[in-house]
Amino acid sequence: MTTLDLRSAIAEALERSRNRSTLLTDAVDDDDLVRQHSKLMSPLVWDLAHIGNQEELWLVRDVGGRDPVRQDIDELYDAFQHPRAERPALPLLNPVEARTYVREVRDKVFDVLDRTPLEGRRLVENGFAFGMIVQHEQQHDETMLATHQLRKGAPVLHAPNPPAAPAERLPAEVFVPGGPFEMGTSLEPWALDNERPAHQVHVDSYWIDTTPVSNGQYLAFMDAGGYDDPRWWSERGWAYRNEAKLTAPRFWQRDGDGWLRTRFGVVEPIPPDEPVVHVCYFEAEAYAAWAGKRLPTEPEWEKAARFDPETGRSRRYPWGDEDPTPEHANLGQLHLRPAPVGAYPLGQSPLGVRQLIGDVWEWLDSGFQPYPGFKAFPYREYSEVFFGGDYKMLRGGSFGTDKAAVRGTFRNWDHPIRRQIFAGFRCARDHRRD
Ligand code: AVJ
Ligand code: FE
Repeated sequence: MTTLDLRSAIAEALERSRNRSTLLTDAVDDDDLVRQHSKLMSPLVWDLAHIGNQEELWLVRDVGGRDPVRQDIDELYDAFQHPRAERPALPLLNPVEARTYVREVRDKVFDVLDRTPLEGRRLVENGFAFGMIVQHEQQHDETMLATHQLRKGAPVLHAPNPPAAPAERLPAEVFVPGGPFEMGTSLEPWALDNERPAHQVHVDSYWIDTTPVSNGQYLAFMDAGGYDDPRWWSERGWAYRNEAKLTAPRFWQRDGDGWLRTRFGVVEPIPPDEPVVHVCYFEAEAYAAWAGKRLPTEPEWEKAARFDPETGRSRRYPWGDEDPTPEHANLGQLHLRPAPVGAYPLGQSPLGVRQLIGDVWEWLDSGFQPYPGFKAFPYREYSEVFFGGDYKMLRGGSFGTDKAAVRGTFRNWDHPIRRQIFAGFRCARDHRRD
């Protein structure tokens, strides 16, 4: 890529993320912007100004060496200073001030982008700091989409349905041969610190589901009494099931003998062929045990997503090294729901595993640990402070994730009880010769 191409790719990614933030915050009135829709989430107006503040800190002040735009508000928008539940009580910028602030910061950033050589300092090499800020905004855009899902009231977001699955019979599982593969990356220019460095990992042979678990499959678990049978639940999972009185995925409600769900303000029947979403790790774990399987580990997920058995190489994405297009995966909030299981044949891995990227984040049976040789960059608070905490890994992104914020190596994590995120799962099992 020439510097000119890199600068225009950065400009385009910055515009795409801002268009998304604007759409998500302009869709509701001021009252809905400043209110807290759930204790789990920030007011949308906090996310907006926090996006601007991170951009100011890294791109205006650090990369650009410019004077602060609003140094007085740094503390308000520091996620570590105030837990989400406290944020509505802070003296936040109001909607007009927040919009003005992010615009002012962005104007300066375009000037910084024009004038900064994208080399020399590691922070700007290949446009890294800009890529990091694009990903940060897109991550908050997905968080804001989750806030929209929690919001009560008439629907304000609309999008066309994702493509149907082609009419074909897919094998339920795919065999992945044991042996080493390269996990993580040292080359991907905008990869975040926790994805680095590339390293060899050995994985024993295993089977992995061709597609994420569907609502129909999940309903079979529910109909078999899965929520009431401690045999399928881990000890912690069962305790949480009791404490939270779990009976179905979040946003589902009883309707006679069946179920309905609310999605972005619309009540609808449960689509049996769609990947199940809004389940916590413990529900995923219980389903897998009931099905006689288990959740994949993080190396198993990444090997299924990246390993090319022909060459032994690890790809950037299941389909190859090209950036995602709407033919490969359901990403970028183009559709506000996952596509039916089996969709996106062009996005499948060399071994035939589908929908690893997009649709729903997938819960994995791994905690958040650094790769060997990990170095925090550019700040400890992105990843390092979370290592070893009470988290489970999530991979692959959802329909709410932008293509800039997910790839074969991208690592996400959350507490195992979380259900408001766009997370589902697929199962795996050991390969035993018997
Ligand atoms: C990587 C998605 C867990 O949203 O908490 C946003 C990303 N870090 N601002 C989160 C993040 C700082 C983070 N996750
Ligand atoms: Fe943030």
